[in-house]
Amino acid sequence: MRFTSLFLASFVSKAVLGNPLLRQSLQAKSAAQKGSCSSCSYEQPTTVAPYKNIWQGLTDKEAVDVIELLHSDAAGLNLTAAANATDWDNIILSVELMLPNKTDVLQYITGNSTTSPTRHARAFLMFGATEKPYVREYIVGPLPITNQSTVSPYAFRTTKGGDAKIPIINADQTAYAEFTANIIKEAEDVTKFLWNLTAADKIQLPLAFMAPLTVSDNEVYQWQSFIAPTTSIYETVYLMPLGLYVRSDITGRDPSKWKMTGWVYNDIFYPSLDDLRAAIKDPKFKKLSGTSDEEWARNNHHGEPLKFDEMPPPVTIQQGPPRFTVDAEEEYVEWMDFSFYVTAARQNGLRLYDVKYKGKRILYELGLDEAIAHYAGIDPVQSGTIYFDSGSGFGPTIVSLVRGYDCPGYATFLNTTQTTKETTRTQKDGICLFEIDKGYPIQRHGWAGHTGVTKNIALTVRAVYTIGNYDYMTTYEFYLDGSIEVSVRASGYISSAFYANNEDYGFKIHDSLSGSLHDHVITFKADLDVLGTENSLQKIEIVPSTEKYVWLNGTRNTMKARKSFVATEDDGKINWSPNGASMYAVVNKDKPNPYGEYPGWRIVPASGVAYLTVQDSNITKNSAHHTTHHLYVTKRKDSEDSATHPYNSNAINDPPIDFAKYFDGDSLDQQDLVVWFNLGMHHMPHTGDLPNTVFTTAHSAMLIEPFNYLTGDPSRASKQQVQLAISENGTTIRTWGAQPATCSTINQEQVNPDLTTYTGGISVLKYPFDKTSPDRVI
Ligand SMILES: *[C@@H]1O[C@H](CO)[C@@H](O)[C@H](O)[C@H]1NC(C)=O
Ligand SMILES: *[C@@H]1O[C@H](CO)[C@@H](O)[C@H](O)[C@H]1NC(C)=O
Ligand SMILES: *[C@@H]1O[C@H](CO)[C@@H](O)[C@H](O)[C@H]1NC(C)=O
Ligand SMILES: *[C@@H]1O[C@H](CO)[C@@H](O)[C@H](O)[C@H]1NC(C)=O
Ligand SMILES: *[C@@H]1O[C@H](CO)[C@@H](O)[C@H](O)[C@H]1NC(C)=O
Ligand SMILES: *[C@@H]1O[C@H](CO)[C@@H](O)[C@H](O)[C@H]1NC(C)=O
Ligand SMILES: *[C@@H]1O[C@H](CO)[C@@H](O)[C@H](O)[C@H]1NC(C)=O
Ligand SMILES: *[C@@H]1O[C@H](CO)[C@@H](O)[C@H](O)[C@H]1NC(C)=O
Ligand SMILES: *[C@@H]1O[C@H](CO)[C@@H](O)[C@H](O)[C@H]1NC(C)=O
Ligand SMILES: *[C@@H]1O[C@H](CO)[C@@H](O)[C@H](O)[C@H]1NC(C)=O
Ligand SMILES: [Cu+2]
Repeated sequence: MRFTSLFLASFVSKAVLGNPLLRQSLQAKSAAQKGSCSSCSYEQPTTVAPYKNIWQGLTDKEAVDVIELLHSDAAGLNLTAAANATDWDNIILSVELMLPNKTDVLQYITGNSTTSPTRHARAFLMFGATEKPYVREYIVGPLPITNQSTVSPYAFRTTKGGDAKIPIINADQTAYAEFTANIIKEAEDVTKFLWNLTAADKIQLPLAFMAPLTVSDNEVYQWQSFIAPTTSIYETVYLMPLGLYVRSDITGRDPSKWKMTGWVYNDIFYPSLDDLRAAIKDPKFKKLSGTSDEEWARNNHHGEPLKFDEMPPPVTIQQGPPRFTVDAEEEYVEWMDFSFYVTAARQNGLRLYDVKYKGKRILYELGLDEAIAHYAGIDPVQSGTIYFDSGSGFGPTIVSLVRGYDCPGYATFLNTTQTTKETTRTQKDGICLFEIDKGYPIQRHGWAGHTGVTKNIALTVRAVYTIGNYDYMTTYEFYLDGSIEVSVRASGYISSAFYANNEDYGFKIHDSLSGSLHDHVITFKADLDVLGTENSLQKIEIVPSTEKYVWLNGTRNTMKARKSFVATEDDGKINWSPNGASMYAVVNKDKPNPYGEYPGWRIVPASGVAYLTVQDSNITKNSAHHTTHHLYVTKRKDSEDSATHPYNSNAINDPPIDFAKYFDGDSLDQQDLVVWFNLGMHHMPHTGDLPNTVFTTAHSAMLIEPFNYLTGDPSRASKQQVQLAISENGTTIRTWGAQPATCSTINQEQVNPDLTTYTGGISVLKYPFDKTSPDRVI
């Protein structure tokens, strides 16, 4: 459940842009161990990015100037400062970097052009001062803002063309809040009868769910669910449905015309409140149990003590300085044979750009595009619910990571900054980077008195997004064999249903509660470049077959590898085969390896994945065509930058980006390819989801691994391996120069990080901008 309004996120990021000069030198500054051995504390070794981070968000100055230009008379937009605005004003919803076209970026990073792509800002404006409110996207630039800079509508990255105004059918959030408060008042006799609860008890009727908002024949109606009061500090609201639902017709902008049009209780529809009143007076009326905020619903500590659990658990520590280098200003990272740029975009959150392996780009871009959760249920609210989590922008939902819990105490952190409305918010420690021993070796083999075994050390990049009820953890892991794992875990509260009549849509998981069945589909964009941008999609099917052989009379039942290429986008919508029988890799046919095979990178599920079970969903219509398959491959175009659009859910019939339109038959033969893959889970909550879903099971992951790309396994090069030989003379140990830790004391900072330094975030108002105190925190 998201209780914020549909299109207005409450806060947002801008990463600080550093030195604008192109930096060609790639020199690790000092990777030497610093700090004294007695404290065993080490500084993060630094490096200098080969060029500036062109994907990094707006600087403070850029954000201020863009907002000022939008408000200027010259722009002619008639905007009201968001802090003063009503639903009947025009406002800025968000301002962020307009990501540059890859075509322009490649000219620069491959050295064809010495100037970096011109920077522009992307602004979403809400026009509320009209009978038919709409959101419109603008491009503002060039940056820095001068008297040459302009503000223009931008629909280039939509599938609609034109000026792509996005109609907003529920603009009147303030009026809905009043309307809802009146419903609660009017229905007090009913709620008192059913549960002895009234407005005075803080019975809840949350507003503006993302989806139970139906538009047909120009009618807009919304279902809302009565929810028991929250009586603790915990966010138990997600577990307190009471089983009474009300529908309102909220068509048009005149609140005096809005009306209640139906009620549902115990799977019976009542056309009016009076019908429901009449029903409850009937002695035969079946009153169902209510619910209340109690211990079982609270994510605090409860339960029987666990043996030895009070004792300190094992913890991973850094034995020396971090073995990776960071240019913190440019958010550029080098680890072993990998290097990449990091950004935290307002729209799409943590993203990696120009990921190189052994000096060659393998991914232009890797990041999250959308996370949907599609529910089902006997009641109109769960049945009508789909969350499009990109709707509020992923960037603003990034949380400050908790040292020693979300990431090891020794991790390196980056801040993220986003601008929502006219306020810039910096999330301290929004991204963490750390090396970790995965707890199992990457390789081993034992033979005749010998054993060889290699540690599995990985570099992790992580961010957590808390979006309403759920906390999504996204992790990018780099391994010594060259593979990259992309994983998502979900924790937090489930969005649940009232138990009555819901057996086919969930388990009964508490006295009055059903764990509401839903699908999570989490879409990532992976723009792979294998030895250049011209690549093909290789498919290897493992098929049963019956074969004849020269050395055999008769036939043998066996299996074969059937190799082919996916020729066009017509075959670019792909589901993983049953039994994992098909493999897909992005390869370069023009650059065969020494053995004549095509070098590539394979995409393979590393943990359960899912696409949307619902077919032709009535509540997504054309807005979620990126959820219908496991993966998609398209020819990359500057105009097809994202699988979805932040305002897709506002116009599901004719959304700004209809992903299905990306499939127009383009060749996939030696073209620049983009893989869009879905992680996800079919979530059938059970009693173990109370009070919160846990990361162990709510987990989905994909591997991107070198596939005939190198001539062997690169992890052989790691010094972190040992060879043991046993003989009658004892055991001999062979190593390859791995140094022992020089510091033997345990650094308490790493083991028990100081959590008193944990802060949420810092918000700074950018309009009106107070130049005398530019960092005034609000
Ligand atoms: C908000 O409204 C007040 C009162 O009308 C006005 O003084 C103030 O300048 C307005 N703020 C902005 C940012 O426009
Ligand atoms: C400008 O917006 C205000 C509401 O903020 C509205 O009352 C006014 O009519 C608008 N002016 C024009 C010229 O559209
Ligand atoms: C991307 O390229 C298109 C087509 O050339 C152009 O219209 C658009 O403005 C470019 N976008 C940006 C952000 O540079
Ligand atoms: C760079 O320029 C060369 C020569 O004009 C051209 O062949 C190549 O495609 C260009 N590279 C990119 C990334 O545009
Ligand atoms: C734009 O700014 C430049 C430099 O600040 C100035 O010389 C020029 O006159 C300005 N042009 C206009 C049309 O205001
Ligand atoms: C109903 O609630 C009120 C307080 O909110 C309480 O005083 C009263 O005893 C309750 N009635 C019943 C029947 O539980
Ligand atoms: C993050 O913000 C904190 C607090 O403002 C600051 O001390 C720290 O240096 C920042 N970190 C980076 C990597 O910029
Ligand atoms: C197949 O059977 C024939 C007849 O028994 C025999 O002559 C021949 O050598 C066999 N072929 C092989 C490959 O074993
Ligand atoms: C649901 O969608 C289907 C088409 O996929 C349509 O036939 C049906 O009428 C829709 N239901 C409603 C209530 O609009
Ligand atoms: C064990 O040591 C003896 C004496 O040094 C030597 O002759 C023999 O080869 C050694 N055996 C192995 C397996 O190394
Ligand atoms: Cu779930």
